[in-house]
Amino acid sequence: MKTPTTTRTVDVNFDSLIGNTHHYGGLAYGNMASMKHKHRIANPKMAALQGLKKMHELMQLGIPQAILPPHYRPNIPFLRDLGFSGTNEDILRSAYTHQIELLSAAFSASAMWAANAATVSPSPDTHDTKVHFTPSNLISHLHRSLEGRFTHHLLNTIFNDPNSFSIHTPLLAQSTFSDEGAANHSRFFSREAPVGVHLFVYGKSAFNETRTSHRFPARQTLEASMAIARRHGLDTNHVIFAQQNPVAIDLGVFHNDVISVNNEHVFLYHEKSFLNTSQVIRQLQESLNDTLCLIQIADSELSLSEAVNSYLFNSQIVSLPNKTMALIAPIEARESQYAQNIIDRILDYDNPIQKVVFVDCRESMQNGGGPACLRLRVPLTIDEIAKVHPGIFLDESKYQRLVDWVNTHYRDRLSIEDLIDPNLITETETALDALTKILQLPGLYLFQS
Ligand code: SUG
Repeated sequence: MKTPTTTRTVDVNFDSLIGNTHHYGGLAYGNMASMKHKHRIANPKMAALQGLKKMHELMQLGIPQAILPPHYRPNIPFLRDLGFSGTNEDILRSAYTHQIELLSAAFSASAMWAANAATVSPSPDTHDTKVHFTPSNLISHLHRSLEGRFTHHLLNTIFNDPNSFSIHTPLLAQSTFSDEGAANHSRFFSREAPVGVHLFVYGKSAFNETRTSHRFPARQTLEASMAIARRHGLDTNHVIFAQQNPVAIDLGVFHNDVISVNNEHVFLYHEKSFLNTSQVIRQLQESLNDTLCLIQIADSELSLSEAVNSYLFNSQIVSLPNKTMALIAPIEARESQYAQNIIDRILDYDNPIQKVVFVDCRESMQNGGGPACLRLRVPLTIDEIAKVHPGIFLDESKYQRLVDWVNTHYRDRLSIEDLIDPNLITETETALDALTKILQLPGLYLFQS
């Protein structure tokens, strides 16, 4: 059993480095941006540089920033398992001809959206005072269901101290337990109430009859959220389960982080986020002894559709060293007059958010992933930070090395037809081999053994 010297945590943002096979597969039904950009030409180099620039901006604000390396793609064993055979080139060609969706899934760089990688419970909130991680099974979409196994391996490699970290396996890959990770989970706390209050947001339930979406699928189940709260040993008095508004899902709100965002005791949310928003707010208020700072956005100020277009709620809210907070917003929010008006109001109004930083992650946004999707928040104590694999923390020199690495190894144009080019496999392996040297993670990938 570890003996913590302090239970105060700081949020370390783990952003995924965007993989070199980033493309627009149109694979995520119910995600408007993914559907709209299907088979457009992508720019993986720009995508990765945009992601790195966002990490750099946060680092410059004084926020600890870490990197999750990309998953190896294409996933050839997945294609072989589906009956494609021969050389790698044969397999890619044959998948292209027979079912292009399978080829695209095998190449998807969707692990870039780290908010879906896992659900994290920090040590002050868990029964054994360890940090608990459940990698998401992401079974609602084929391409995403291929992520969980490597995420599990990655988390075990990075958080490799069983006295401090407990890495669970993903939940059973069955529709009852459909789990999309931290994108549907928010942890609230305040100085007056330092133990976290956990809001788990689900879209449907396997066992309870609930109102559900009609047009687009709900992704997270209540049963998955409940299992995670149990596994992580959270105090049931500090856990709230709330249902997403099915109307919002049908308008493209596929994860809760598309319609609300919190940091500490500050909650920015749309009035139509939940099936019963006022009840959720009341429960949160009670659990946090009325210390919540609520920023409710009315439908008349920003409709659900405009919330999806602007991705305002997919901003990150971060705590700055001077004890104020900053909103890290996508540039698309600046391009929407409605969202911009709200940001102006937030900055004027009495709350801890005193600064806005706009970030350009357009390549990811066109697949439905804004600033908050690109990061996994991991609250850690100083002692726990010292136990994390040191090679993954970003500093100025690592940033420069990673920018050079992307410029050396990534293409600036990738179409769906380009996926049959076997050179892409060699490029991936050369790039990932070099990356594991930069991040000091030798042998991370199977192809290296
Ligand atoms: O699961 N898009 C992702 C976007 C995930 C955003 N994450 C959060 N909201 N936290 C998804 O819908 C599109 C892939 C493609 O079409 O090529 C995609 O998977």
